[in-house]
Amino acid sequence: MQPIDLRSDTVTHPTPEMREAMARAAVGDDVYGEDPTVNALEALAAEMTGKEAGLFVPSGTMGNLTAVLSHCGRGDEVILGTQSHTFLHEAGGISALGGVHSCQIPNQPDGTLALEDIRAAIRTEDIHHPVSRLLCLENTHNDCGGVPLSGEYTRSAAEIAHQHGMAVHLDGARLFNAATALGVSAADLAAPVDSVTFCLSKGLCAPVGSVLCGSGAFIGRARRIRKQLGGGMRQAGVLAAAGLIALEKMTLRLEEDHRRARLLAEGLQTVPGLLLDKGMPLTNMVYLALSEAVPLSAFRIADRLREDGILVGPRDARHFRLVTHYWIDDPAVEKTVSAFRAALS
Ligand code: TLP
Repeated sequence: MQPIDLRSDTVTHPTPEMREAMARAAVGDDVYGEDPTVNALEALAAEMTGKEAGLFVPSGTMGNLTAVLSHCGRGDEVILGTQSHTFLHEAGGISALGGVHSCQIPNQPDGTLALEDIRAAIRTEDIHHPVSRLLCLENTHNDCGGVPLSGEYTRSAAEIAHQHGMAVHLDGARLFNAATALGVSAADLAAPVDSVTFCLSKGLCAPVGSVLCGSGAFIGRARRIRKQLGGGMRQAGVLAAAGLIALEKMTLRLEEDHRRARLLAEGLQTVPGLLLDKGMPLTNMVYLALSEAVPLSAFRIADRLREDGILVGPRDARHFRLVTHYWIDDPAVEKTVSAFRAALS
């Protein structure tokens, strides 16, 4: 029996339709620009994000890294959030591999960076300072609870950056979740920024890949950086075929995952000892805290749930993150609530 895997939406397997399309995919050498399926995916991704061009990359991490290195030179500075994925979870790649300096400012609980904090972080012209080159935002914001950032906020933040000659990159790993939650298009949310990445391999169920989108000139630079990073792929159409289905079909069903996240949160908040850590979910993430009365650690509880075939992600000894996705149905939600109740009783 497959476990109920709520650790992340990265655990999603490709759908049967994706596997069939992968087997049938027309392929070519993508480093020569000759893979028709990759080319179709990049064109569709660009169209759906409202940008001129797209670049298929193996992961969200490589998409963000490629973007930062395409915008910044060594010693340039990127302004990003203390809770951002690029700062916390990408192994310091922007500084290790690009020599890019980071200026971290606090994320607000709604995932945004306060506009006055952005203004204050932009360097003045002074030979002692690095050059403020790039502002990075994240939508949905993972560590702030999977919250969506509005297009209006993104426009205000981008305006400040642009006024100072800076570019703006959006880590939109779950951009289509944000668009679904806000009832707008992904292109609306990405309109104010210069570049955006989104992941095919999370809630959209493709096995591998993300797409970086931006202007034609920017993607031209990014294509060279991807090659430097070893991310130039050959017959990648096999992967892009799943990505096309991800974009055409899976983007249309994300509200189901959001509904189940709310259902899960509603159920779990009735379990004595469990608290909703970041409020009622707005997309597909449920963050939980253990109340002081619970003597067990989150790790111990996760071990107990594993015995029932339920996988959850402890963040530390007192907190969990649970993520809904295509392979989590209503009975799985009910079973998870009952298993938490039993583990905590
Ligand atoms: N996030 C993963 C972990 O790395 C934490 C997860 O389980 O949520 N941006 C954001 C906002 C992300 O959440 C992730 C993955 C990435 C970028 C990186 O994507 P991949 O894993 O494809 O490199």
